[in-house]
Parts: sequence; structure tokens; C-alpha cells
Amino acid sequence: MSTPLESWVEESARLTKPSRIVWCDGSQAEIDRLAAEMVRDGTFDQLNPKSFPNCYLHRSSPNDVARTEGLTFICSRKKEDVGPTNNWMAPAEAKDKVRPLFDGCMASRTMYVVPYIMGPAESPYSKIGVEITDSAYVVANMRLMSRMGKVALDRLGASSDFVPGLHSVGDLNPERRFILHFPEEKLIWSVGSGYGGNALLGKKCFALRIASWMAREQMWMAEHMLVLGLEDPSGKVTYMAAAFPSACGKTNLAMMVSALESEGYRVWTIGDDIAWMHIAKDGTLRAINPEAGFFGVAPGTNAKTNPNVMNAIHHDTIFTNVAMTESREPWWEGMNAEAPGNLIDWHGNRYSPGKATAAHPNSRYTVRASQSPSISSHWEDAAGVPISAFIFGGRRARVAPLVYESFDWQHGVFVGATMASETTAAATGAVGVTRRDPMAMLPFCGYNMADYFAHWLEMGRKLKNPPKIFHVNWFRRGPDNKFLWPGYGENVRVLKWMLDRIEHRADATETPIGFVPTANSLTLDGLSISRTMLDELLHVDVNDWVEEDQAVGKFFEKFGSRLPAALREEHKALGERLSGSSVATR
Ligand code: OXD
Ligand code: MN
Repeated sequence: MSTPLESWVEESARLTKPSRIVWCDGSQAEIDRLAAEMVRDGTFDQLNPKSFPNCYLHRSSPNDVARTEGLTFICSRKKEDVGPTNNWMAPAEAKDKVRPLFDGCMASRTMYVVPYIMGPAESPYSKIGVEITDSAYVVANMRLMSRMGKVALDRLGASSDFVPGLHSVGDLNPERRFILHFPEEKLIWSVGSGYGGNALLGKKCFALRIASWMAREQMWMAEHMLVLGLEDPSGKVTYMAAAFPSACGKTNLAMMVSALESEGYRVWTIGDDIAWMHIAKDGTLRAINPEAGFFGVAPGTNAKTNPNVMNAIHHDTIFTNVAMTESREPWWEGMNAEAPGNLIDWHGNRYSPGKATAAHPNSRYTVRASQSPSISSHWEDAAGVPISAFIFGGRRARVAPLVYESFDWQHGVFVGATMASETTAAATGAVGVTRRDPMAMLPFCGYNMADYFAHWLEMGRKLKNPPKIFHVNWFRRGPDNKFLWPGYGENVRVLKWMLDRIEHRADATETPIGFVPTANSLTLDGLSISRTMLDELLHVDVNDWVEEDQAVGKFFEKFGSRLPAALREEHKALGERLSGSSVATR
């Protein structure tokens, strides 16, 4: 008798017709063999074995360099269940349309069966997925990004409790590219792309889109959030989870080297992109990082912005679409001031400075989380870590102050539901356009966002001591268009203010949008920031916020009557607070 997994593999092989099937065990010998094959067939370029041992560069097809949200669909039985922010296709129609693309797509290719666990191997909160793929590059990435191979098969046994994901690079033509999620069946189909978020099915497809659907059914949360621990001088660690849209610095914040280290404040990393959070028996919210690695944006990463990751990526790392130096080392814009001579660009051609960038703006490194010096000793705790604060944030040149605290949970859900950010290169489409991205889940929530807001409100009611909710903006610019806040390691000063608020030690001014720090409540010693800049950073401009409030109203209209009444109330209350405050609160 076949196990459910064996039956699904047989069925997938009948459809895709591979020349051979390889069950991946996740071992070193397996990856050594695959890497050697990929170097031979040109999928991988081996980097300098002395300075970057076991590191490889992959150049993807130039039309396959980012997530393609327009080609990503949620295929639920009812259209209204995916809401106005997702693309929808009926399940039968989606299968009829996409099955022919899988038919025979692996002829004369190898089919890899990749069992993996999302979450620590021993955690009751972890879940199993199995990806079938014809891409050895995907296998190599999945091995770094999840607990892959034997460990997952051992945990699964003969059970049917896994999320199947069928993936083929197909012909890489965007015309024939589809990323499909069947949430009722807990099934993923992805064809036509080899790029990270479209092809590493454990990440966005399972750990966010499918898992968010499961989380609503089972009363937990699957969020696009980093998780960090802030250690104070007494050695106590307070855990915070933060949601920012793609390429807004989640990885850098999660791995920060604190500017207040000499005063005893350190930051420890639990995860940099996704958090799964459950209500524990004692009523606290406990987070695990379902991933095992970082798939981080390379450009802009350097010894100042993220020294920990610069340290981590010197061995056993896969680089995608970065440039390569003469000595076969990876390079990208922002790594150091000047591009070295004789670079090979991300297309594999000699780079001529002045034209396009040498590395693609969405080029990436894939590295195991355990390689970061900042990794917390609790990052694999089966029970997860207790969350005391949520942080929402975006990239806003104006409007949002450096930091503010919501009045309560319901208001915090409103703050998260209405957050906005200027778009980045992590997805295809225009860069720099402001879009509403609730809880940074716009491209990742697997169901109707109105129901997702209701789920957040419901979670708050179930939590004994709900985390405090904050909003930050590291990207505010002054009248000269320069950033007002230095960011990176200095962001710990804002985390410290949050900790002090949690511990009832820091002052704040009440404004129409929430509690903003008083100038004296932030620890700014050793930082050269003028009082004018600080005032600008913390300023809540009533006129800007009236405009913001109108934009929120428009955004909420999309959800019609499905929008929870509590959020309408919050919107109304904000409008009233703004109209009651004729003078700007400085
Ligand atoms: C990512 C993304 O890759 O959000 O994490 O795009
Ligand atoms: Mn992400």
C-alpha cells in the first residue's frame, strides 16, 4: 500500500513525466553532488573557494527576477472568500487551465521530491510540506530555508498531514506562469518561474498564503513579520514581531548590531520574514520562525547596514543575480562606495559602469539563519518565544512620524490595517508608488482581508495580555529630501522606547494618531541629531493626516460591508480627533 505522499508523487509523475525521480534527504553528500552538477550545467558559478567556501552564484532568467503578484491566484470555491486584494480563479477552471502546462513538463528532466518542515523539527506548531520540483536550484535553496529531507520524512511517516506543492520552471515564459493556491485543499501549484517567492513553495505560498487560511480556521496567526529579542542591561529579553513590506529592512532590523550595546542593549534574531504565532495555555502569544534561513535582499547590505549578515554569508551561501568580481567574489551596489573594476554583471556580461546596475535591485543571498552571530539561543524553542509588542512600518517620505504607539489593540489593528508604503523592487511593477499594504500582508494574505482584520480583532479578545502595537517609519525625509533618521543600528533607540513603554517607564504625548515620544523620552546620547530634525521626525501634521484619513476611507470602501464595524469606528474616531485638533501637535 502506498502512503498518501507516495500516491501524490506517483500521480504527479504521471502528469509531468520526468526521466527520473530523486527523493531528497537533505544530506551534505546530496548537496555536494547537486552543486557539482549545477556547476557543470551552468546553473551555478562557483565563487572563490578560499574567501567564499561552498558559495555559488546563480543567474536567473532576466524575465524571472521577482515575485509576480499579477500571476498569483487564490483558487477558493467562492470568489468573495479571497476579497478585493487577491486574484481569484475557480479551482476547476484553474486546474483545467494550468494542468496542460504541467503535462510532460519534466520529460528528460529530473523530478526532485523535497520533504520539508516549516518550523523547528520538535515544535508542535511546525507543519510539513512536500515540494515536487524540476529545479535543482530550488532544492538547494529549500535545504537552507527549511528543515529539509530525512528529518521531515521521519516526522511525516505515513500521515497525509502535509501541504503538497507542485513546481516546475516550465519554459520560464511569463505568459505561461501561474502561482496557484488551493486553500480548501491546502495545495500549491507553481509553474513558469524559478524565482524565490514564486518557486520556494515553503515560504510565501505555504508559510503565508496557505498558513494564513489555516491560522484563521485554527485561531492562530501566520504573519509577514520578523521576530527579534531585545536584551536589556539586566539580561532580560523582550520579544517583538515587526511587519514591513518587502525590501523595507526587515532582515537588517532582525539582525541589528545595536548602537546601545555598550549600555547593555542587544538584539537577538529569531526570524527575519515570517512568524507563526499561537495562543499558549497561559494566554500569551508565542512565536516560532517557520523558516530556517534568510532569503535577503543583497543591494544596500554592507558592514554598516547589516554586519551580522556580511559575516554570515562568507560560506555555504547561494547568491542570486548579484555581480561577481575578478576574484570571483559576490558584489552588489551599496556593498562599498565604489564598484571594483572588471565586474561581471548579473546577466553574466562584463559590466560597464554608468549604465544599469551590476547586481539586480532584487538580487538575493540565501543563508542558514544559524550562521548569523545574532541568532538567539531560543530561535528553535519548540514552544516559541512570548511576544510583547507588534511593530508595523513602511517607507514613507512624509506623514508617519518616527514612531507612535496605538491607544489599544483595536486601534492597533486599525493602524496595521491602514499602513502604507512606497513600493520596492521585490515585486514586479512600478517602484516608489505609495500603496496601502495592511500588516505588510497585501501580497500574502490567502483570504479576504476584511476577514483577516476580523481575525486580528478576535485574536486580541482571546489574548490575556495582548502585545502593545507600534508603528515606525525609518524613512521620513526633511525639507532637503534627506533622510532624517540614521536607521540601522540606531533603530535600537526606538526599540528601547517601546520596551520602556511596555515597562511603563517612558513618557509620550497623546496626538490624534496615538502616543508619540516626548523628545526627552528617547535615548539619543551619542547621536548627532538636531532638535529641529527630531521635532520634524516626531511631528504629526494634521493636514497630512486629514489627507491620509481620506485615503484610508477610499481603501476601506473596497471591502464593502465585510469590513469589521470596529475598523469603521476607528476610522470615524480618527477623523473626529483630527478635526478636533486645529493646531498641529508639535
Ligand atoms: C521576500 C519578499 O522575499 O517579501 O521576503 O518579497
Ligand atoms: Mn518577505
